[in-house]
Parts: sequence; C-alpha cells; structure tokens
Amino acid sequence: MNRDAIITSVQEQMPERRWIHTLGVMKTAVELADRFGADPAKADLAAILHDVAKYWPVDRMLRVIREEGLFLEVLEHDKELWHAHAGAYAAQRDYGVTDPEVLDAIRYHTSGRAAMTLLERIVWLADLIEPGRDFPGVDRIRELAGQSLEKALIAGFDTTIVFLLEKRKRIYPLTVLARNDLILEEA
Ligand code: DGI
Ligand code: FE
Ligand code: FE
Ligand code: FE
Repeated sequence: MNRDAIITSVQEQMPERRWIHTLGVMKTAVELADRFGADPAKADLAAILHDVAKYWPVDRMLRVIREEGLFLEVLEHDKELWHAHAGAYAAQRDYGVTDPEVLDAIRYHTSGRAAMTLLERIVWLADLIEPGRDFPGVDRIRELAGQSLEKALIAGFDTTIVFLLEKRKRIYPLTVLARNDLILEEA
C-alpha cells in the first residue's frame, strides 16, 4: 500500500485528536531522524502506523497478539501496552510493511526494550515529545533531545516510570530493561 493510502486508512480508524497526535509524531520523528542519522522515510512510516490499533476493541487486539504468537507475555500486562503489538501486526498484514526495523519501532513504541535500535529510540521519543504533548517536564525532555538522544530517552523513561508509580500501575519489565540499558550505555 502506498503512503497516501496508508494515511487515509489510519486516519479513518481514529478520532481527530489521535490523528493530530499522529501528525505530531510524524513531524517529530522525521526531525529526530535527520538530527541523529536515522532513515527519515522509515521514521515517517513507523510514526504513521504506530497507533493504528489504539482504538481496536480489546478482543481484536487479543486475537492478533495470539495469532502473532511472539509476545504472549504482554497479555499478562496492562492493555495500554497491547496496541503497540497489534499495530505491528496490522502494519505487516494489512499495510504490507515488511521492514523489520519499522515493525519493531511500532512494536516497542510504548514499552521500549533493552538495546533499542536507533529507529525504535526515535519513534519512542517522538511519541512522548511531539508538539501536542503537554505534561510537566516535557519541555526539558525536548531540550535534551536537541543535544543527546540518550539523555532525552533516559529522562523520558524516568518520567514514564514515575508516572506509572504515582498511578500505582504495574511496570512492564521491558520498560525497566529499556531504562537500565540506556543508563549502562551512558556510563
Ligand atoms: O499511544 P500513546 O498514548 O500515544 O502512547 P503510548 O503508546 O506510549 O502509550 C502510553 C500508555 O501506555 C500510557 O497509558 C502509559 C502506558 N504505559 C507505558 N509504559 C507502561 C505503560 N503501562 C504499564 N502498565 N506499564 C508500562 O511499563
Ligand atoms: Fe501508542
Ligand atoms: Fe510512549
Ligand atoms: Fe502515540
């Protein structure tokens, strides 16, 4: 499927505000890709599709994650994490995306994981700091992203983990692994 057709289909599957968020992630991901030497076309494609499954009914997400069969453990964790895995599946099956880097950037855009690829880092961060995001501390993370991708990611994971702690939510293990790995890399 070509880019315009993908965009039309993705846009149809989400409310207006989520599409505006997606446009923000596209813009930020391409900027970050240019800044840090990733492929902007891959960043753009991953950004377009990253939240494609966000509004799927839970049973549809459940079905495709089971069909994908790769990350069944995610089903034992909060449903907020599921749309990333369902989205990677949809990107491949419904939109003909074959590039494993793009598929992984979609798959790990919510949790991250240890040893994230450059593209995964860019999409994860773009999702957090796109222009529509407005949470305490977002401007500092945007500033850090002007200098260091890794410093911005660590600040981003710290903020996400603190948010989860304050909400008394369970923390998905890959989120912790992502953060630990970045700290290790920086040392
Ligand atoms: O889909 P978006 O809203 O654009 O952003 P996202 O894909 O990063 O999803 C954010 C949601 O996922 C938010 O409600 C927090 C939740 N989340 C992120 N990491 C974890 C998590 N939830 C749990 N329980 N554990 C995590 O590690
Ligand atoms: Fe998401
Ligand atoms: Fe995120
Ligand atoms: Fe998003």
